[in-house]
Amino acid sequence: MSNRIALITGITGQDGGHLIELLHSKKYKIYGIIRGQQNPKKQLIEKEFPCVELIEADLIDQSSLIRALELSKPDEVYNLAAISHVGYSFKNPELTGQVTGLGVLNLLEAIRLSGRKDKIRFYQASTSEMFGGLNYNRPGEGYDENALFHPRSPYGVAKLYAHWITKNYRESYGIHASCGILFNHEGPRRGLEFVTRKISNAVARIHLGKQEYIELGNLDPKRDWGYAGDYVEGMWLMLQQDKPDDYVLATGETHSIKDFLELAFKEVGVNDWKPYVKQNKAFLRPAEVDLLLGNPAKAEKVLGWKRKVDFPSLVKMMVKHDINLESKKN
Ligand code: NAP
Ligand code: G4F
Repeated sequence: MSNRIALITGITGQDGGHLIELLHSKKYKIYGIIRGQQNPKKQLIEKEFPCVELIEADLIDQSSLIRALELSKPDEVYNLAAISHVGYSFKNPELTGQVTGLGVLNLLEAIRLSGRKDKIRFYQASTSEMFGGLNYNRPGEGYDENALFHPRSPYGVAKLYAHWITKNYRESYGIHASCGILFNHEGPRRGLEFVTRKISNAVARIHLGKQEYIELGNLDPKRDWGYAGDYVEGMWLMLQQDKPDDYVLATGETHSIKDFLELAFKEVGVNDWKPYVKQNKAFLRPAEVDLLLGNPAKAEKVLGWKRKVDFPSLVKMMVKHDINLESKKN
């Protein structure tokens, strides 16, 4: 039985929910940081996950992070907190830099000065957005840990800073800090602002007669989409290694948003999705990441990690979940 203690930032997000389930099954004591003085998600977490102890803190307030570390005395810190929506980051680039970039420095410094830096293992949620969509040194191949970075959004740039400052703290201060370079991962817990969940929810609502059509931006980009439940397993495995390192987690397949639409609408018996989709320029981005395809060979070999849920099963799972959810609402 484990008596390990984990502190999770970003516990109210998609990955936070999956990570709680995984660590709870492994008998961890789990602390999570929650921001804001009236965060509506606090009650949701308390209800769904009574095993979690919440601590008020914010990534841009270092004193609150010092307090969170003092209260929880963690063996493992999972930094999932971020402004994570790429489109939003173009509208709030400075805030994105402060939270998603400098916030990670705040947390690493709090760990370094905690007096427990050699006891804590740290996970940083790095992202395929750091690559930017063209495999510049090896076109046509999947991105691995050695591919060149070329971020295409304020979010991607902030994450690249966070990635390098994490590596820097590993090299400079010997902190057991690992970066998971994760490609898109989705599921029923995904926020409605992201394209997969926006589609699965709209398909469910259209099927139930609650909505007529869905408005989207660019339908051509391709993503390497996996299931979030599989990916938190990889995060945990990274922190169980003797040596900290960086790993790509991906499926090795890529699909367009049109592919996602096709499978999602087929799930409710609609063979032609086009009449139900309208383009809205508001969802276009100043710069787009056209193609993401990852190469998870290192994680498969070193961590023994492998995704379990394939793309059609992921789409089916999300649409089914949203039909169930929407049919319970008025
Ligand atoms: P998410 O659902 O958007 O969750 C983001 C979390 O960050 C939320 O809990 C949010 O809290 C918290 N947060 C935002 N600003 C904060 C601040 N100033 N202080 C403390 N917490 C703050 O993200 P996700 O999909 O679970 O992803 C988890 C992490 O992995 C993120 O860092 C994301 O950038 C990264 N990532 C995600 C993917 C993916 O495909 N999902 C791929 C690669 C990397 P509130 O609920 O209070 O807003
Ligand atoms: O679902 P998205 O917003 O995800 P995006 O931009 O790939 O970012 C996600 O994955 C990253 C990993 O690669 C994470 F780091 C990041 O935190 C986040 O979780 O958009 C996917 C694609 C984009 O090309 C976007 O332009 O879908 C396109 N899209 C088309 N219409 C749309 C829409 N995206 C959104 N969110 N909403 C639309 O209406």
